[in-house]
Amino acid sequence: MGNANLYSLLEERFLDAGEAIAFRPVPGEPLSYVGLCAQVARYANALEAEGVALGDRITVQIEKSLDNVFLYLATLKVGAVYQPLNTAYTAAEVDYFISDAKPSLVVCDPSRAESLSPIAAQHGVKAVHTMAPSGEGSLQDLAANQPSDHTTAMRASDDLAGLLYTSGTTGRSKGAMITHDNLSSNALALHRIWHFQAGDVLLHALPIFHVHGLYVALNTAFLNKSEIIWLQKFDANQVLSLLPEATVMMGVPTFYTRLLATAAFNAEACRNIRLFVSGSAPMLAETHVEFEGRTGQRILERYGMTEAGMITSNPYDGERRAGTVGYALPDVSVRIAAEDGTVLEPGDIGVLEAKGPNIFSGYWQMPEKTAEEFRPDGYFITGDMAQIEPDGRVTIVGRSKDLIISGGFNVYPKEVETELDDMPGVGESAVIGVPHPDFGEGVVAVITAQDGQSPEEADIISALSERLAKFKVPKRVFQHAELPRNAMGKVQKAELRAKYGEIFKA
Ligand code: MCA
Ligand code: AMP
Repeated sequence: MGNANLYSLLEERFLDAGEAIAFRPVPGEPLSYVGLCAQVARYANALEAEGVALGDRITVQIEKSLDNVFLYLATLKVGAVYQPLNTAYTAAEVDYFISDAKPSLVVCDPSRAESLSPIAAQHGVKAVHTMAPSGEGSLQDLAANQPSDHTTAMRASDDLAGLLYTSGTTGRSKGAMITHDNLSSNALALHRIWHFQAGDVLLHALPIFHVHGLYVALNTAFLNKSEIIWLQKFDANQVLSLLPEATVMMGVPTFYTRLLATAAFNAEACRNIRLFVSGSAPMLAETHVEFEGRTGQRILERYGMTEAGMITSNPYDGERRAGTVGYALPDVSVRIAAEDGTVLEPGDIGVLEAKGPNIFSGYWQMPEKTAEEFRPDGYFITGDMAQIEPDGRVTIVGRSKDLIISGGFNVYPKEVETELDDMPGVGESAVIGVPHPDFGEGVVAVITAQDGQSPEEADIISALSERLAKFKVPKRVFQHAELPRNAMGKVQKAELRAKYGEIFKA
């Protein structure tokens, strides 16, 4: 039996690519695929020297860098489980992830070591390392002194490769257990259906702590032995200047609306691009139209989820229809069902369910939650409301889960409401998402005062920023005498969304 370790599949391609450029960081020196292999092997040896064993979790909260990539690949290589965290998360948020994942190693930026070390110690983590060239606990230093060869650990297809937390609608975040087969099947399918080809150059401006930038973008480019233009973050002007050197770009809708807001963005700037991909949040049909008008290119929109990787994609060759997310990936099945699980007919609106090699194996140490999210015949309940045409084309029409997606980052209102309700002076709260010209949806809170107090909006925002990642913090807070409720006592969020629907309009 072969080795199902994703790294073993990637390594074959890397060795084949040889001296070809893997990464071209801007700014920075290019790195070849041979060089990448050597760095990954050094990191793998460093992890093993630290006692990391098969199946151990490695929690990582570091800024985007090539060393971050080496660590991701080395984690796969040694058969451990990669747990990336958004760099915007506060120490209070990270505390929960560490307590739940129980990693054997935490890797963070030096600036976070002081706040994370006591948290890690409290949860019995053996070691905290920093992603720094030198200094106490430097992982880079440890790796630099390791040999550049390493034998990839044997893994079965259902062994875990990643543990990615996704906020729950109720209670705490859940760790989605992602297997080697989930990742390799999805990457191979995308590589094929998006027609990756020799000479492709990927412009990479996404963060790499989520599925989009980490798995979708990197794994497909790796399979293709592509050169990757590596940007620290998305900056519209920088992307604009580098677009002529790339053939493929992937982004969230905010990337594309920001490019459209740049006067110099036109067909000439995109002359060498053969594929723009959008996902992680719905792209407005008008953005698709404006983009095509300006560049002559149609963005290919696809749809996915942390728990499922990519589920559907508009066709590469066929019609890329604005407002739809295309067809199920090869080997993936989708259907529409009612709340009670009754499978509905083409054209009916209901919850989208999906099944296939891309679907995660469950929530970390939450068998009941896992059971709730799957049908008995193995379909995963996505929580997205959709419609499927007779030919299989899927349109996402809404969400049954109470979720806001801001600039491609998910915000669960419940989590923000819990923090608000705990604040002195706040009676109760309702958190909603309303149209935002830059982030797609903007987070807004409505609160009632407690005991005649009248907390200031700025104070609430600043207090929340101490506890929650910046992208979750409401951009506006409004005070009401009471929250609108229906006869059952349920807060009428639709009414609040209608009332505040225009506040971010330019
Ligand atoms: C930054 N801020 C945000 C966001 N990002 N607020 C709301 N939503 C956001 N997404 C805050 C900053 O902290 C700052 O606050 C203020 O907004 C303005 O920051 P700005 O400089 O404009 O932001 P930026 O640094 O340019 O970031 C915007 C961004 C970034 C480039 C759109 O959010 C981004 O890279 N998003 C990509 C998310 C992503 O990769 N998602 C994939 C999930 P202040 O001024 O107060 O300090 S994977 C997934 O969903 C599935 C699997 C899928 O289908 O792909
Ligand atoms: P995440 O939990 O970060 O993986 O976010 C997954 C969610 O993002 C999905 O359940 C959808 O609600 C949303 N999503 C991703 N891609 C699209 C898309 N192209 N159109 C609409 N929603 C999307």
